Amino acid sequence: MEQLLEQMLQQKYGKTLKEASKEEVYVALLCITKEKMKGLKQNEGKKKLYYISAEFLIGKLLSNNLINLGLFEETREVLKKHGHDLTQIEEVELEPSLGNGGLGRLSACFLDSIAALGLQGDGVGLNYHDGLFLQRFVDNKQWEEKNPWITDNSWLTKTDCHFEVPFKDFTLTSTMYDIDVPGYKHGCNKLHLFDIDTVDESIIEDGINFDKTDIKKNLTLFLYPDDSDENGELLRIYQQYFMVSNGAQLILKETKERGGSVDKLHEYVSVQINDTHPTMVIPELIRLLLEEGLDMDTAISVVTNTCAYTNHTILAEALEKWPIAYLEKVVPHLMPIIRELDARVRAKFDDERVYIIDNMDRVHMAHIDIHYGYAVNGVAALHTEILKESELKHFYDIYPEKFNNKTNGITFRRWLLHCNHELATYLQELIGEEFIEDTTKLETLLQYMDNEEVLKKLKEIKKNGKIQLKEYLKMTQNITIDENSVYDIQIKRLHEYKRQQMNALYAIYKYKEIKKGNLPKRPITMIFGAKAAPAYIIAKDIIHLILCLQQLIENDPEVSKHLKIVMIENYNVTKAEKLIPACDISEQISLASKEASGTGNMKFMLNGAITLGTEDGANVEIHELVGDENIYIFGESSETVINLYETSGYCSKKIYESDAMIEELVDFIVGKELLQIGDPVNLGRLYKEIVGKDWFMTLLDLKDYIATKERMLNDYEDEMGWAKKMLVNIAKAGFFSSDRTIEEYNRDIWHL
Ligand code: 26Q
Repeated sequence: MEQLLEQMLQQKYGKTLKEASKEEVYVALLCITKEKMKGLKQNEGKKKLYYISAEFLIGKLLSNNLINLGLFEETREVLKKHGHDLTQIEEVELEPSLGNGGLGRLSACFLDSIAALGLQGDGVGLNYHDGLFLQRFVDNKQWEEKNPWITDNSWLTKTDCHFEVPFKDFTLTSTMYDIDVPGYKHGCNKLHLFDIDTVDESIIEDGINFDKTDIKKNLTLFLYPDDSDENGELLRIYQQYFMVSNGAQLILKETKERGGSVDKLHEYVSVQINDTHPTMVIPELIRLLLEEGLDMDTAISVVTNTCAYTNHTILAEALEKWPIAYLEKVVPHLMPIIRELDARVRAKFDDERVYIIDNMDRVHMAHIDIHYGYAVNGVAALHTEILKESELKHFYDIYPEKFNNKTNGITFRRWLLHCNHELATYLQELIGEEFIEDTTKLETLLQYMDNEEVLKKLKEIKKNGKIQLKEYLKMTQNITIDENSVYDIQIKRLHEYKRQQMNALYAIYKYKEIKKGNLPKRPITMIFGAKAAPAYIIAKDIIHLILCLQQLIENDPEVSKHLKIVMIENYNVTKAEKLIPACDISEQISLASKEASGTGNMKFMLNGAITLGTEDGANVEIHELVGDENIYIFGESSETVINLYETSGYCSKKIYESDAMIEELVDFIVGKELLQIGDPVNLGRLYKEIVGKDWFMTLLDLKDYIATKERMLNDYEDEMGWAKKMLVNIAKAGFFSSDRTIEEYNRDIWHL
């Protein structure tokens, strides 16, 4: 590596490694790594997987790729020798934020694992020129800015692969860009990102506004934030069809090139549909197979045996239903096929809840996936059970064999080896390297459960992680935190069901306690990181509340000695990598039944944080693995919650009025202290929402939450007791490797 770097820097800039700037070293490393990946053997086989997803939240790639190529340690050392620091070099790389959150990050972890397992599987998505908006805080409110990430030197490689994509009024020619996905130690796959050559960044006005109607200029300009205004919906359909039409054409082309025949497509290809966003691949493949000369029955049967669907949410509002009128405007050539698919369903089933087209002329995308795919999976055990028993019950009744669970996972290459080098190195010294390729081997750690030296070392590594975060926050936001405080962290998209507002109510509780003289044994640092969808008003009000609390406490010397709130600006993958190793308390407090899985919970656990959570999503499985001693569970069960929804049995106002403490905490949102700082419109609206509606039942669980967190903070003072919990969490995290998840997908669904 040393020689390669010197050569590359000489050739590009006429400089030595010692003389080169961070930027120059970064570019040299990028070029060397890209070159190395060109030489890797592509994974092969008769059958190929296409993982189609509107989002691939891949994060920065330099370290990730170096790790997978086996060059990470060596590169670190070489750079160090010449006065550079890999962590600093990484700062140069812009993060491709091509996803909103969990779903997008999951597809990135999956690509890494598919390659690591030597399976032949590529990602298919869109080359958004601007990733998820950049978040700034101005006057304690979120402000959005565009987030371009493509520079002259990037991981993208332009290919000469082009397809014609027909829309109602025009046809667009695509260009395919590839990003190499090297497998850990062997093999390589690709992420194909489709684009058009006519995208025009200059149509972006202030912030992230642009003319939504000029498709030739805006098609791949932006990744959609997870809600959108109405006139954006047509653009969303344009994007989705562009993605899947390219994907479908690529699939047929490559299948033929491999010598496969398209009338047996299912023997050569599996298509995984990541949530409903790529659902139009089903009618598009059928359309293309008809053009190839197949009859309708055969085309439908072949496609049904090729496509499989993953569901990531049970929030009804997130299930896509496109009005026929919209589809007619954008892709009228798909409508006859969609109508045929619906007609076949109607002929077979006498239950309008399973129809594709409803009586309001809307097309239910998930219904297409379930009828015309061969597998349907949820992303955690509880989630899949809820799909089978309530959300998708009518489908489970007719196709029980299609339903299966695939509990999510995370790639340990990024979420341990890369982000927590010190822990990874120590674990290798202690239990050997085997756990890197067989993560269940982490369980051998359990033999050290009562070994004081090991426990002390784990605490020390955590402390170092906390110091590194402190330095990073000083540098990036000019905020000082205390590494001797307990770090309590909630980082995830802002959504009412994730209940950041409940955590904020805890902050109010603690503030009041401190004012009363009930001081915590140790200072508490409450860290939040969250972006709110630009049109999601209440989510933005919650951000406003947190930022106002941050300011209130900061300016109150009596309280600030004991409590600090930090809202991380522009939370993204890169920041997650700094926050996760530093965390003591992992906040996973969604309303039970609402978080399909969560994956941050797994990342925290692997890095020795202890979960404070509800019995929701994958928390349930974490609980089972680590046992009652090593997790803090609170709140009502999913059964109770589902029952409350069914019977309309929840009334937040009743709780508010009958409990003086809760009333006091909620009233604080519109009390004089906060009104001096914040905007009465935002705070007032949030107050009203919580008292009058509280759709995600914050007040239901608030008291149990506060009590459990207090107990947890108390237990934190037992140093060795806490370190033991850390050890058990790390030891049991092996199950959550995305390698395990992908092995299960392959075993049960893809059969590659
Ligand atoms: C829908 C319509 C228009 C525009 C955007 C969208 C949209 C975009 C993103 C809808 C949903 C999403 C993202 C969903 C998501 O991230 N779900 C999460 O998936 C994770 C991986 O399975 C789970 O761990 C989380 O529990 C789940 O919330």
